[in-house]
Amino acid sequence: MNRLEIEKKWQGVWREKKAFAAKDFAENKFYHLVMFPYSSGDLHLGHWYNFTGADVYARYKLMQGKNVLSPIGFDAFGLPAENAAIGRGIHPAEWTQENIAKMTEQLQSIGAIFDWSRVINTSKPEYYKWTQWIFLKLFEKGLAFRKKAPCNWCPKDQTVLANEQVIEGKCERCDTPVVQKEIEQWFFKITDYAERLLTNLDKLDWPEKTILMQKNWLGKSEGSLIRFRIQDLGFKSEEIEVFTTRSDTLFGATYLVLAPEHPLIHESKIMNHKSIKDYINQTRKKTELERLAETKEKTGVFTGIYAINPVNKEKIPIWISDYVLMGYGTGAIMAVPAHDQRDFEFAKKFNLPIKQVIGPKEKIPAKKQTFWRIRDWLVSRQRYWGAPIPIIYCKTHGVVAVPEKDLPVLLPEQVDFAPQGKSPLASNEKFINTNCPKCGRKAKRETDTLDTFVDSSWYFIRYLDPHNENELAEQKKIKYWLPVDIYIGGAEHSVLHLLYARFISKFLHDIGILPFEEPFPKLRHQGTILGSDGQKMSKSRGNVVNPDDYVKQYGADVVRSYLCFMGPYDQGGPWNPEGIKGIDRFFQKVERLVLAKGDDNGVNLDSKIKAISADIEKLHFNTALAKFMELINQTKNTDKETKEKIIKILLPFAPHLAEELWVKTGHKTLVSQEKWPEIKREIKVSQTTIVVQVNGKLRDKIVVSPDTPKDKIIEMAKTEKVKKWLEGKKLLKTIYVPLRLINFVVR
Ligand code: ANZ
Repeated sequence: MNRLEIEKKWQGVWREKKAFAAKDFAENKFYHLVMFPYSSGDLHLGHWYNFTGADVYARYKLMQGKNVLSPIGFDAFGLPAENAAIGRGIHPAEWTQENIAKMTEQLQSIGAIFDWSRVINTSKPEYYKWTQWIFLKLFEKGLAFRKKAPCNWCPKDQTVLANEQVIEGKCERCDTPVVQKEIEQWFFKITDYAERLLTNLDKLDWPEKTILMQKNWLGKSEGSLIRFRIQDLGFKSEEIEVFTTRSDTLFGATYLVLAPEHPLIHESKIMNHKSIKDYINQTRKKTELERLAETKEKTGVFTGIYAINPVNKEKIPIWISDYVLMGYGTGAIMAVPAHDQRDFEFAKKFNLPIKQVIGPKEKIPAKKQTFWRIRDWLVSRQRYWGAPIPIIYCKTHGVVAVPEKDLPVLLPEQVDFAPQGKSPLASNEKFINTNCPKCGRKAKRETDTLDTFVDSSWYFIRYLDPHNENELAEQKKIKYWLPVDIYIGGAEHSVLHLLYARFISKFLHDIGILPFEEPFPKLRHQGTILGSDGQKMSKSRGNVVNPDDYVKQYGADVVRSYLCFMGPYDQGGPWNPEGIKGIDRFFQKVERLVLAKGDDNGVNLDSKIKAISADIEKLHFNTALAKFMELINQTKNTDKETKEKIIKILLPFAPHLAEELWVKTGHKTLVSQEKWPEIKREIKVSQTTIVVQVNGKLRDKIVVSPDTPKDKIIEMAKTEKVKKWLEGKKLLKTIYVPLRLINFVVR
């Protein structure tokens, strides 16, 4: 059989028949979501791995009789499109469109059950209109706000980056060291949701590591605020407040440390000292991560001023050091070198006293306080290829929201892309000049665009109703489909996307759009596929595998199954092309077995089918396939019924081949839409017979599964036979002996 030919054929048939279009409001919904790809222009092996495993599961659910929604779309805004515009002189919209066309073809070659009628593209006005609408709602509630803030600034990309986009002090995209810069920025007040984001984590069926990462990112810290009186008059204020989680170590506090940005320093005459001024200027160049690095040698300056330890009245010096951050706690600490490593290193370096005393907590004059590590989400970007922030600045009315009826604020096509430290949108006069929605006088538009993580924080809602012009999605559809039944995607999104989507969902819940708080109760990550050398794939190592080459050589079914077979889905592993031929040979064996004449009906597949089903349910595709291979190896000659079962088990892994074998064995339907093989013995065990009596006389029997609710069983007991005895009578009582007997007492 020519695999490539059959694959093209079946992909065409599925598309034409709209075989996998999910039906709104049918019974047994199953919202199966995979993280949508960024429109980079190439589907790499990691995508294939993600989508293949996810599709095996989706197809299995479909065959189990679920109404499966498995949508796909494109996260289409973002920097690379704009950099392509600068580097190659192609418009970001055009670059994105070309990439999407190419990726659509690649995605179709997988043979997945994506519902193509629901494709979304976050860079289209019909989508970003609603991203802007969410911004407006947040603004209305005071949760989107502007403030001047020190920001991570990438000098190469000329844009601000969120903390999460700075990896080891460098821009996550271009590896350029990030510097600090103060500018007016838009933020979302995710900190207001910190407590709920934390406590709800306990309800989620998520990988433990991901939950832990979110917990650390939120970073709840419960401690005390302690005030130290300042002895000298060099400071304006008389007290310094510190945040500590170890108030029991107060007796051992031998000095205080202020962050270089601490306002007390800047308001006081100690700023006149050159050494202090120099130290503060040096700090400005450092990122937070550099300041916190444990390996870094401690630096600092003495202020010349002292404070009084409130418990033992000792006079202790006040220092300035960059290991204390202004954005956390109060920006001031009491240093306890005997119990804290950083304080210890600092004390050693500057010869400060180290005192080992721990006292009782109760005696401390302290105020309880909770601090969080998470900061508000910085959402404005001084770049072009994003959703314009729907805000207008008026001389009289200040910051004014664009009225909802004027959405979307369209991204203008003509702009100057060269990075210039402000948004390219500022170069389009027609775009910036507008009128104030309140007074109609001349006003200017905001020129920043939204972080693309805002786009992806709600995309799973849009799939439900991608063409709706009046709302995010119809309420009825939201109530029917959501929350998502399983979400599958990479662990690299553990904090960013997954935290933002949870936050936005909670907000949409609060304004009455979503009837739940958690969008993804069940989450699974696929592992990483490494190069054959066991290393992460990268162009520089030369170990990148292009899935298209293998698809052209062996066909998608083989690549799908090989990816499944490589190792546990949540672990991934190195790509070893040797083994791929084995899968090809295995399929040939299945073909021969199914197409050969056979009559043995003694083959009992039940226990194998049960084990394979259990493995797929747990996303253990490798062991499921291994068991399937065993089964094929043990089977030499089969009758029609067994062949049907074999084709059905083959389907999730090799859907094209399975369809082909299905028609070749005389069927007219699509096997994709057939039911997963039933396990006969299982059904017997899990069904119970209930006796139905009317006035104590046996009138019928019903068979139910033990988990059927009582009401349903009573309803089922009113069979045609039983009804005859109930007609025209008054039902006085229904006696129900759980899973044994029902007696209708009538008169
Ligand atoms: C005295 C002490 C003694 C501390 C000890 C720790 C151990 P978490 O748990 O991460 O919240 N701290 C407070 N504010 C800080 C800031 N702005 N920059 C840097 N460090 C700061 O950490 C709280 C602890 O971190 C606080 O408790 C404080 O040091 C330090 F044996 O106070 B501790």
